[in-house]
Amino acid sequence: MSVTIVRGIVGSPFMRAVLMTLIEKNAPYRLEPIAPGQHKSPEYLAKHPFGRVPVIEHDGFVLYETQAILRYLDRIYPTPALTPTDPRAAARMDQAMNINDWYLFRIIGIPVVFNRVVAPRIGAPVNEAAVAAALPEAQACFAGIEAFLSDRPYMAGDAVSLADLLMAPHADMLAECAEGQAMLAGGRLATWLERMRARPSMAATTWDRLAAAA
Ligand SMILES: N[C@@H](CCC(=O)N[C@@H](CS)C(=O)NCC(=O)O)C(=O)O
Repeated sequence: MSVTIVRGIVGSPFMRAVLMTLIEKNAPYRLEPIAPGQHKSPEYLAKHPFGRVPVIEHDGFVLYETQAILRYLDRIYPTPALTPTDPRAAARMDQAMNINDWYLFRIIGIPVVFNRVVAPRIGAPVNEAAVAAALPEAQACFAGIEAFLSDRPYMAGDAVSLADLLMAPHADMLAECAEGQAMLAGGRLATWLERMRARPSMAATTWDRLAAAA
C-alpha cells in the first residue's frame, strides 16, 4: 500500500480529520508538518494555491480540500466504510460536513476558537473584541448543530462517518475554552464528543501528541 504524505500545520483541525481518517482505515501515512507561514511559501502554494492546510500526496496525486481528501481516502480504502450506503444517511453526512465548513468553522472556529485556543498557544495576539462580537451568532450556530444532531449517536446515524471525523477535531478545540464549555455543557454534542474522544484515532492526534512527534 502506498504511503499517504500529509502536509499541514500541527494544531489544524482539518489536518487532524485527515490523520484520523487514515488511522481509522489503518492506512500507511507520513505526516510532514510545516511551520506556520510556510503555507504561503512558493513551494507550498504550488501544491495548494489557496495557501491553506492540509494537502496530501498519494502516489504522486496531490489533493487539497479536506472534504475531498476524506472522500478520496474512503474510496481508495473501502474498509471500514465511512460513508453510509443509505441515501438519507449519506445526505446527513454530506450536510454535516458542510455545516462544519460553513458554520462551525466560520462562525465559531475563526472568531472564537482561534482567539481563545490557537492564538494563546502560538503566541499570537488575542482579539477580545472579535470574540465578544462573535459570541451571539456563535451560540445560535452551536444550537443549530445540536438540533441537527438530534438524538442520533453520530452525525449521519448509528455509525461513525466522515462527518464525525471532520467535525470532532473542531468541537474538541472548542471544548478547550470557557465559551465552548458553556455551549457544550450537558448537551447532546458533549455526549457525541465523548464518544468520539474514546476512539484511538482521536487520542493519537491531539495537538500535544502531534507536536511531540513532529
Ligand atoms: N476548506 C479548507 C479549509 C482549510 C483551512 O482553513 N485550514 C486552516 C487551518 S485549520 C488554514 O490553513 N489556515 C491558514 C490561513 O488561513 O492562512 C479545507 O477544507 O481544507
